[in-house]
Amino acid sequence: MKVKQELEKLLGKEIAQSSNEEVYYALLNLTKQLADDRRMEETKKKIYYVSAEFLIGKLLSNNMINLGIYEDVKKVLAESGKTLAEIEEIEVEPSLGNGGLGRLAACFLDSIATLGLSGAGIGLNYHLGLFKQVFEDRMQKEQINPWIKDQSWLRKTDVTYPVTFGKCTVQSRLYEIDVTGYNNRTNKLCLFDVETVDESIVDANHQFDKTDIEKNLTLFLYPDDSDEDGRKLRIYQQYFMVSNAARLIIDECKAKGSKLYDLFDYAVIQINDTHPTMIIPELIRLLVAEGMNMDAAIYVVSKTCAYTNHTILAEALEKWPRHYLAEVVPQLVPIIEILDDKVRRRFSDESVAIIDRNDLVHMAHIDIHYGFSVNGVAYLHTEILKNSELNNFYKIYPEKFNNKTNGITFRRWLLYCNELLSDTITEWIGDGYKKDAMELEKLLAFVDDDDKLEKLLEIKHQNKLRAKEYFKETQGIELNENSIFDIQVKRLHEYKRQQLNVLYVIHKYLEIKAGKLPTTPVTVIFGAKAAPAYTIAKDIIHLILCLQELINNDPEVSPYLNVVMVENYNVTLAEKLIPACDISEQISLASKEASGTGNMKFMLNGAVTLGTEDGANVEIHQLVGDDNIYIFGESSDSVIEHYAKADYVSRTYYENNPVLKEAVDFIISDAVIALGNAEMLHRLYNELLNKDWFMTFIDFDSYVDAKERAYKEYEDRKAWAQKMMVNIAKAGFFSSDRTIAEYNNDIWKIIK
Ligand code: GPK
Repeated sequence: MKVKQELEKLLGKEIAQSSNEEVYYALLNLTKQLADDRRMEETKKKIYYVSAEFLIGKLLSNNMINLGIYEDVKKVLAESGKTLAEIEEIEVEPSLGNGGLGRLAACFLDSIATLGLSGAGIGLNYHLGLFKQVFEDRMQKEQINPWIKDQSWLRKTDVTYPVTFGKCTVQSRLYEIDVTGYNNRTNKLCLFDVETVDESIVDANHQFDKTDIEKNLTLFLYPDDSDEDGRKLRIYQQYFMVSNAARLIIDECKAKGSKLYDLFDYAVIQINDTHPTMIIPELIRLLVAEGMNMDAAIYVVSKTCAYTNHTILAEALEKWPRHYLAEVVPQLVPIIEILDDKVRRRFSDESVAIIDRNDLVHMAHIDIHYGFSVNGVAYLHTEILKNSELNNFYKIYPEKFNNKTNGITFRRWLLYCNELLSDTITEWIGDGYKKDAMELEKLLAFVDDDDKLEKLLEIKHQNKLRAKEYFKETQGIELNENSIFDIQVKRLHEYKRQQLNVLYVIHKYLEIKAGKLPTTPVTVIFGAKAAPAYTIAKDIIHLILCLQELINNDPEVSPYLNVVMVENYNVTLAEKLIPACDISEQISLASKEASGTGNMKFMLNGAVTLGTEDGANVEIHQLVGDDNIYIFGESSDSVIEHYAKADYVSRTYYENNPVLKEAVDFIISDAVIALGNAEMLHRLYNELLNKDWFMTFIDFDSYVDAKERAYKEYEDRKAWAQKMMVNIAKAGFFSSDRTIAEYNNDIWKIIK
């Protein structure tokens, strides 16, 4: 294809004469056409990945890579005096996801298409999605984030269904976004919406009438659930998502010849976390409405649905009061009662019931009893599910439980975000690794090759410069490219322990003030959104922003230590930060991070992990060996034991450890209070001293030791580059192509 001609045909003029915006839309349309050309026939069986979130990121470059025109386009643009980077600035990142679960869904769609599997994602088309984070007075403020433009990747379809709730019926509309596989087929992401949705009901304080379902249904991802109307709105959204999904699936299967008794030969539904759980009773309801008897419908649905668990945090496992469901989706309640009744007849164990004694409906329990597969997302996580969290279920259904260690798409997280590195790897080992990521192991041959090690360091430096320029331009942030980039980017949550990293920063600051100067300067970088109602998480952000102000403006300290919190961390920023990273902070309290996927992205881009034996860190550790990772902290077994015995008392650590005490006390020192909000800082201080539910203090000493060791070893540049090389070489296992191949072999069984 002659990219230049095609583009200029769409533009109606020369590229050089066109604005960046015109070029962007021309590329958007060209890419859409090419994606459409790669549509392939559906196979008999198809995978439907149903998820409340799809954190897909900008799509232009990703699609151009997958369609094989990326290099040509770059060249053609350069000839016309333009760069792809400036064209990409026009694209708005879709606001359809929140964190790791949503990004995983996006990586999975890429790999499903890349492996040539017939599949679709199904979710909602949130108009405002997740909020945009801004910092004001060193605090997080949320702004609405409208992202849908007149022309976008969304394609309106003719598909529409009436969806009935207790109090009203709404008419849905299906929108689609093409999902391109790398040199392979094009699948779809199906996003349902309502035409009555009305962004203008949101006032200046982001308040809106939570009961006006016709107008608010697809406005926000995870609307505030701190009151009853908010929680019900979440149920409205979930039911709207799954009712549409169920109907689309049934229609597609019928069109392919299914008699519905054989639905499982035509469809497999992967339920991503508990948000889509109601698809089980909804499908049963629809099959019964088609004339199937209840037992047959339950049998068919149970052979069609599979469930993925993403957390052991109890508060994240949804439980809805039965009367909420009775109000929002009365048609499902009798079915859920039958499902519960059947469980209660078979098992006397109250803990596996669906509707508990307090009339709470346990969504995960529906998935486990009435799905054929239950998977965790990393080896350790699945073991914890089997042996403790879901042990009562594991005893009943050992055959349902399986592990699928998460993965990431290397198209976005290496080929696109780190071209310097991927081009260099291609030079060294050929481009076979682009299709078979395990070929990265060929890099192990170069761990003693001085020139190649030197080259890795040079690439890292270039990526730091690129990040420096980007954050200077977009956020006015100054990054020192000659410092260690020590990065923790992920959602803000106490279990992820950004507060532990902060305590280290304070400790380092105090050391520098006392005259103990580090050899290599360090920049500790944070990026994180806190859920709007999560008070302590917002207090932690506030503390980081206060420290940033204090430290970066202190001429005694700033040559050695800088703290930076980037605003509105999202996929686009991740693509800039990850390639520039030296130290990847993965410091969750062991047992609490189901997997993590940032850890994989950092490793692939040559960062060394500083982490606990948690989630997929365990597998990273095993792959790279002790010398190429910094592991610290309590084991998950020991943490689980502390919880069981309820014997962790944070104040004891504080009182017995003067270094820790000094750092903790600094949170409410005059220096910090002068810059911040005394109430917030005191609240955080008190929380740590009196509760510290995620045991920050227990790992403080070992964290400081591990971090000091990492900083020290960074100084031996060659030894460090060797660690980088090993990390990149061993990252192949974490390709989502591998994960999806496993899902397909063990759960979906789709034949190409
Ligand atoms: C887990 F339960 C949840 C959730 O509601 N949102 C979310 O992003 C994450 N997750 C886990 O916290 C990560 O450990 C994991 O890698 C990711 O899901 C994907 O499995």
